[in-house]
Amino acid sequence: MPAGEPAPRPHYDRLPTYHPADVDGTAAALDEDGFALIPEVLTLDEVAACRARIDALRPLPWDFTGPTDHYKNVFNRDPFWLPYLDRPGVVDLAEAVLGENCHVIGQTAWRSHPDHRGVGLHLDYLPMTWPEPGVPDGVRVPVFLATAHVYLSPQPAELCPTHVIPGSHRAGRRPARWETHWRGRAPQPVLCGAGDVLFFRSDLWHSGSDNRTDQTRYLLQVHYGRREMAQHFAPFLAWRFDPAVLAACNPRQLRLLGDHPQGAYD
Ligand SMILES: O=C(O)CCC(=O)C(=O)O
Repeated sequence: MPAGEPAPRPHYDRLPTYHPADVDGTAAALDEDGFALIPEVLTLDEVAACRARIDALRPLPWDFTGPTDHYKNVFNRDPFWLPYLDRPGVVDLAEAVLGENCHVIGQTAWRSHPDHRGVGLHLDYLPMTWPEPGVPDGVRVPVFLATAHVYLSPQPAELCPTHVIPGSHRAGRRPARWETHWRGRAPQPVLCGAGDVLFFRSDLWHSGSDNRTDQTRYLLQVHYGRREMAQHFAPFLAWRFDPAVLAACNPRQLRLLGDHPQGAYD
């Protein structure tokens, strides 16, 4: 490369996408790839409104701020956030793979500033460990927990996109500290638009990445779990639902927050 010329931009394949109404398609992608990318779930007006609301948040003792601001369970601070718990296409997929009585275990708003450094390759929760070479052909491990990343910024390669290794939920183990690939596959950036949603299972190998721009990346995470998986509502023993938030919920949102019909153990 002649001196002074910028390095060529690396080429990344785009990930397949699915229409929000195609729940069979997104559920099949979750089985096969461990994730589904769903474009245009939010309008750009909704994206702008969410970003403004995140800018107005003030940290509670269990939040953290710095290069990355991380505000937990924002649904309990303002009914504004409730419609992002039961977004059509996303909640339908959650119910399809986690059961009709699934619930929300967390909802976190992020701002990743220009000095943000992404978390390395990891998985969030491994429901079952398998010996090498991983989950045997023909065996289907159910999804226990899953996360929806609602991107509130466009995601070019430079603005700290999430990376995923397609199929790595079948590794049946966590990545070792030194591992950067699985079965020869490198983590692939999730390049997409603001308003798009990445829905992924908890055992998928994924990572954050560094912010290499002078902009802030905005993200809303909604974590869903089977009814039997614990909700992670800080400050835990001192948790109280805001009555104004509960009063504003529709029946599906109430169930997602834990208002279940009576079952075993209740
Ligand atoms: O910044 C990101 O997109 C990655 C977030 C992540 O890996 C996680 O919350 O587990």
